Amino acid sequence: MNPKRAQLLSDGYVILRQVVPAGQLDRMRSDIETVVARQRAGDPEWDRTPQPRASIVDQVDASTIGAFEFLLHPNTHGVSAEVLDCPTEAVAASQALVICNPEFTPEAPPRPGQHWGTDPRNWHRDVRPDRDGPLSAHIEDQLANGPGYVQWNIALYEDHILYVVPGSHRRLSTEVESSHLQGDQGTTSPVPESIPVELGPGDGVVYNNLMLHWGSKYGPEKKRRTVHLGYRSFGHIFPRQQCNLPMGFWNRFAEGTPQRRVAEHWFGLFQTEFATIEETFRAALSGNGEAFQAGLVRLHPPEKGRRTCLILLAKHMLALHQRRGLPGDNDSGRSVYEWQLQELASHFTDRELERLWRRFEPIDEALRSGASRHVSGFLGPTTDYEFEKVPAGMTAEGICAEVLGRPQRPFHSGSTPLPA
Ligand SMILES: O=C(O)CCC(=O)C(=O)O
Ligand SMILES: [Fe+2]
Repeated sequence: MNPKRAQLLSDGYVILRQVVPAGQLDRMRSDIETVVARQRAGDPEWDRTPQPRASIVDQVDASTIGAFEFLLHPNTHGVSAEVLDCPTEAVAASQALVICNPEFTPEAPPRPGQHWGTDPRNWHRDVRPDRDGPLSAHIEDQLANGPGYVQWNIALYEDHILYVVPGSHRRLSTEVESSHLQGDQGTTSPVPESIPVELGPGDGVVYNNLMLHWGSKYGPEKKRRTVHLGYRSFGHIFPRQQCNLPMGFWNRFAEGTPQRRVAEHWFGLFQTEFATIEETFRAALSGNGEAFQAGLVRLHPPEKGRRTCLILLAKHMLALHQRRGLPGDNDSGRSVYEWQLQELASHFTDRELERLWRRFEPIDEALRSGASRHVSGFLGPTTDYEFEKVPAGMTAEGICAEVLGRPQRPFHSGSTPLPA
C-alpha cells in the first residue's frame, strides 16, 4: 500500500508540504483574494459572519481561473486519487471553498444542535445523522473498504486552526471524549489526545472527515485563506458526499480546453452514478430483485459494508419524496446534487414516489429512536435519528426484502432493549 494511503487509513489525515508549489503561491493568493473580494461584495452578511467562506467556482473568471484549475493539479486531484486508491479518471472534485477569517472578534459559537444545525467551531465529525445515517454504519463500511471521499485544507497563509483527534475516524467516541464534549465548553476546548494541524503557507492536509475535528479559533488576528476541497471516488464505495459544486461548474473552463474535458468528465461521473440510483429505485418499484441487486453492486461493489449504501439510498429516497411536485427547471445557484435530486424526482410520478417512499419508510422509521436529542461531536440539528448505532436486526438482506415489497420481519428500532 502506498504510504500516504496507509497514513490516511490509520491516522485519518496526511500533512503535505507545498501542495501549492512555491512558484505558484503568489499567483494563487492573488486569484483567491479576488474570489474572496467578489464573494464579499455580493454578500451583505459577509462582514457579520463569524465563519466567512467563499465559493471558488462561483467567483472565478477568465483572469482568476487558476484558482479553479488548481483542483486538477497532481498535488490535489492526483494525491486524492492516490490516497483513495483509485485511478484519477474515477475521482472527481465535489467541493471548492475558501475558509476565511472574520475581520472582527466573534462571540463564542452557539451550542451544537441548533434548529439550523451545528457551527463547525464546535468539535464534530462531518456527519449529520438525519441526512447521513448513524456513524457506525460509515465506520464499518470504511474499515472494510477505505473511504470514498477525502477533504482538504490547503493554507495560503500559515494556519493552525484545525485540530484533529488522530485515529478517531476508525471508532465511535470514547467515554473520555464523550464526557469531555458534554462538559461545560467541552465542544470548544481541546479534546484529550487532540493536536493542531500546523500548516505553513502552501501546505495542505488531506483528511477523512469522519474524524473528530475542530475549527478552533476564528478571529481577526491572523489572515486565513484556506482552500477547502473535497474529492469523491467512484466504483469503490457509495459515500455520503455528493457534488456540492455549483451546477454548470465545467462551463468555467473555455470550450475545447483539456481542463473543460476533465471537468465535464467529473460531472459525467456524478451523472452516471445518479442514473444507477434511478435504475435501482425503478427496480425496487417493480419488485425486480435481480435488477435491484445489480444496481446495488454497481453503487457499492464490495459486499461488506453494502448495508451502508442501502441506508444512504433510504436517505436519498427521503430527499426525493420531499421534492415531489416541485418544478425542476431553474438551475441558477444550485449545487449539482440539488439539481440532480430535482431532476430525478421529476422522472417519477408523484404516485411512484409515494409508493417508493412507503417501501423505504420502515427503514427510516427504524433509524429513529423516537426521542429528539443532539449528541456532541456531530453536525446537524437536534433530531430523533440515531447518531451512532445501526438498530439491532437491520441487515442488508432485511432492507432489500423490505424495499422489494417482501418484508421478512420488522426491524427493532432504537437500541434500548425491552425489560424482560
Ligand atoms: O475551520 C476549519 O478548518 C474546520 C471547518 C470544518 O470542520 C467544517 O466546516 O466542517
Ligand atoms: Fe468539519
